[in-house]
Amino acid sequence: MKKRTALITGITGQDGSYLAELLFEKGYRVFGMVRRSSTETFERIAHLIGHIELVQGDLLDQLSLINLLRQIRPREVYNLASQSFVPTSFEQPVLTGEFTALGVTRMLEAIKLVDRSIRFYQASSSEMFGQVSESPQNEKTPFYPRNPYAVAKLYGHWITVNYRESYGIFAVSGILFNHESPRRGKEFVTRRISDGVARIKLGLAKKLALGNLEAKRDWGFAGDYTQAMWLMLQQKRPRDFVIATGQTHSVREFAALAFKTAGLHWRRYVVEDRTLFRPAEVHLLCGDASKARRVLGWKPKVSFEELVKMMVEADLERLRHCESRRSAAGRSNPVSEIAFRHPKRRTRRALWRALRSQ
Ligand code: NAP
Ligand code: F7E
Repeated sequence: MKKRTALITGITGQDGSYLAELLFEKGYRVFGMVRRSSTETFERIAHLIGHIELVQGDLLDQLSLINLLRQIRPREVYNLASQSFVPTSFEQPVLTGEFTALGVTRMLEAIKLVDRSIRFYQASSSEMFGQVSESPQNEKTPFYPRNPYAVAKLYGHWITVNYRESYGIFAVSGILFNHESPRRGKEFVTRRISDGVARIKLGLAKKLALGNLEAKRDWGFAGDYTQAMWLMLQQKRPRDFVIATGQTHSVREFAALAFKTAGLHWRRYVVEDRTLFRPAEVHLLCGDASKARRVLGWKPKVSFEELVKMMVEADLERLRHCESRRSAAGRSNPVSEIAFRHPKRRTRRALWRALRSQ
């Protein structure tokens, strides 16, 4: 039997790596679209190299998308690529709109042109609910985006609905609430906390600076959420779904539990940094995924407590490993000795002296 073929945009990101694993395990031929870069960003998918195929393309470039679809002929396209960090969207709103909003139209246009039977998944976001008018939020809750990222995602959501209704394309929008993992980017608050806790525990840092501790989010595990993406494309008819745990916690609660996991008390280490506050905040998100539960048979497997523990333990393990490699290198290398044992004396002159004496 011919293998099912899928194309994932954003394969180098957190979700892309989990989804690629899932599809590979299901026997798919998996193509991952990567954009040209002078350095490789394949850290999250290093273990999959050889099992998946990487192809070059960019959501900013219409022709590259058309050519990719012609070349690969996928049955399913998962559009996960975007500029996904909210603070950056305030600083680069135009670029965010290009990737995160218009990029979706470019991919849908490519599908319309090349093969309308391709099934399309759009990575929409709970950020679209923004200033919420009801809680919990479901598929019928009105949207009120509060930042350029969310505004761009809302465009992506509606253009997906529009191509479904206008051209009969099997295009669905997954409205996913925050989902995290040890592979989460370090700029997002959960990973910032787990990494900060691990650094403090190992004596590599003294404090952890955070922004708004009162913001509340519905946090789940990324591995559970990519399962829902796949399920959405296996349905008889295309429909949009909210994916969430239904539980909400504040940043303060996440931090308190993360420090506790490492045997520390958060109050001794967390400091407030006003520069990390946003021009407009999304104060509360809590999802109602009962439609997904009913129609897809989906429910989250990893609890909030398990997620926090998983992330802190992974960062502890990673940093311990880095430290032991550093000290092993330091023993045989006088330059590293100076750099790591005497960080204040890490001057050029000291390093050159060490090199010359070798
Ligand atoms: P992520 O870790 O930030 O990954 C984003 C991916 O997009 C990276 O692979 C990045 O590639 C790629 N990308 C960015 N611009 C691109 C372009 N112009 N052309 C091609 N690729 C480009 O995001 P994530 O957490 O995995 O999230 C996946 C998707 O779900 C995103 O669209 C995000 O907005 C959305 N979402 C995420 C969450 C969440 O809680 N994680 C919730 C709801 C929705 P490089 O490696 O080259 O930078
Ligand atoms: O912030 C507060 C911050 O950056 C969560 C993206 O995946 O999920 C993510 O967007 C909350 C906010 O995620 C810090 O003000 C406090 O209220 O982890 P975050 P996000 O903005 O919710 C949605 C669903 C997406 O779609 C996005 O792509 O935490 N917060 N202190 C902080 N946030 C950060 N980043 N850093 C802090 O120090």
